[in-house]
Amino acid sequence: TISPPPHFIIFPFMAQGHTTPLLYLSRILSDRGISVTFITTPANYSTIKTTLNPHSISVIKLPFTNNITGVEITDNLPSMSSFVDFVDATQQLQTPFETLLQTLVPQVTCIISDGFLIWTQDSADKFNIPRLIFYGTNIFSMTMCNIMAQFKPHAAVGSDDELFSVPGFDRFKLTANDFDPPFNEVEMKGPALEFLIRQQKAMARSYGMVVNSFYELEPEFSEYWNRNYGPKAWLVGPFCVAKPPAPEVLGKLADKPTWIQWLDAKLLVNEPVLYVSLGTQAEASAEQLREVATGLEQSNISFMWVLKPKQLQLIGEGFEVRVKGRGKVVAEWVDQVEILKHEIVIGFLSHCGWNSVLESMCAGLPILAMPLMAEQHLNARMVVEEIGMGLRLWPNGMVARGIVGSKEVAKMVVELMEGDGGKRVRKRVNEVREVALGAMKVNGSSSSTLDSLIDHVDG
Ligand code: BUP
Repeated sequence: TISPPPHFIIFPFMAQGHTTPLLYLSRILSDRGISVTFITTPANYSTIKTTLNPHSISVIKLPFTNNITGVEITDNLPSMSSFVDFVDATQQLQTPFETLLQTLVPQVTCIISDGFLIWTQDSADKFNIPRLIFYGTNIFSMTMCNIMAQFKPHAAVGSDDELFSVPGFDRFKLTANDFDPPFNEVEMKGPALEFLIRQQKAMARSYGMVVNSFYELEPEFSEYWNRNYGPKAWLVGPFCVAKPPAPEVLGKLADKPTWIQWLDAKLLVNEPVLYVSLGTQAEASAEQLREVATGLEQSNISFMWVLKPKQLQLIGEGFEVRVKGRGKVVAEWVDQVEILKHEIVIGFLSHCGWNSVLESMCAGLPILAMPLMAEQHLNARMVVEEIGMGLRLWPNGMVARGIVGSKEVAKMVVELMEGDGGKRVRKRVNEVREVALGAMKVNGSSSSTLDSLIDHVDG
């Protein structure tokens, strides 16, 4: 008899930056003939179903009421402050998830679930199914967090923005400000620590970790991780390479979204555009948003800024009028990858969410880094200091927290778009782009690692 193909269940965390890369990974697996079942919740169901339908990936929704707000979330967390409560609320999905594990045909070979869905490890253990964890970040930042917890190199410095050497990586210097709690604390404590311990316990029982990155990007760190920590990291990205072009972008001019039409018009008059987005989760202060706005206004560079309606309110409507023609403000959801790929877009002012960094890299766009929270500060260090595909917004290149003034924003925007620094990082990002795309091709590092991972879990 011919054995059925492996069957992977993919279960993302309900935040854009966590779900999007797993949608891409589903396609990559499905294209290899693997049966894929994607798990979601009612509010996200129809969008995900439409996205995955053409790939014959089955999408299943589990009932979910968000105990915090009383209603289910749509594509985002209600707010970062209720994060741990929200994570706990996902536990109500456990029973229906386990029923599903028992009934799905063909039998489930492997579970890929988000690191925040801690309880999925219990489900995996119960039915003896290997579980791969997905964290949505790179191995560099995960390694740095573990090193902080293990060696506490920041205990020896006088302040949170004083540099210290990273044990094991002497050439590399960080500050406590590059980390969020509990990693920036010398005496780790509180809910952030408890949450971390719960995750690490589940992690220790997992089969491995799928990482949206590629070996050539961080060889030292992935080897260090596999030697000293664990579970084993399988670097199988960048996943965004699997994103099909949006039909509306390929379509007739009239069908294109207004922001693509605007970019097309900029292309006609050859006015290079800076794309600005500070991501989906982080909340920059009103003061910081205004400084960015004033900086963009003063820079005289063409730009497109995608933000939340609430943020637009904070900046004030006069801004849109003042920059009219040169700058476009978009207060709705866009197809970011399509914008980054647009010929006239030549730079990205980014909060350095890891998906945005990879998408920028794959589009060959240099970044002006403006990290705000989570591991974004570490990502920014990677972008600027390790990879060399970006410039940093802060004056001395080191300060990770605090407000960046409009003058600095204007100066660095011009540097990225027109200066020598910009030329240098643009050249570098195009080299890295080739390696990134190569990793995903047949026999490329990520593609081979994925083959081997499938063999392992299917064995
Ligand atoms: Br905003 C926006 N359209 O309008 P990150 C974002 N995205 O496609 P995050 C859109 O969301 P964390 C929009 O391309 C990327 O894939 C974007 O993920 C897409 O940042 C994703 O960049 C955002 O990883 O935070 O979600 O703000 O650091 O937690 O990953």
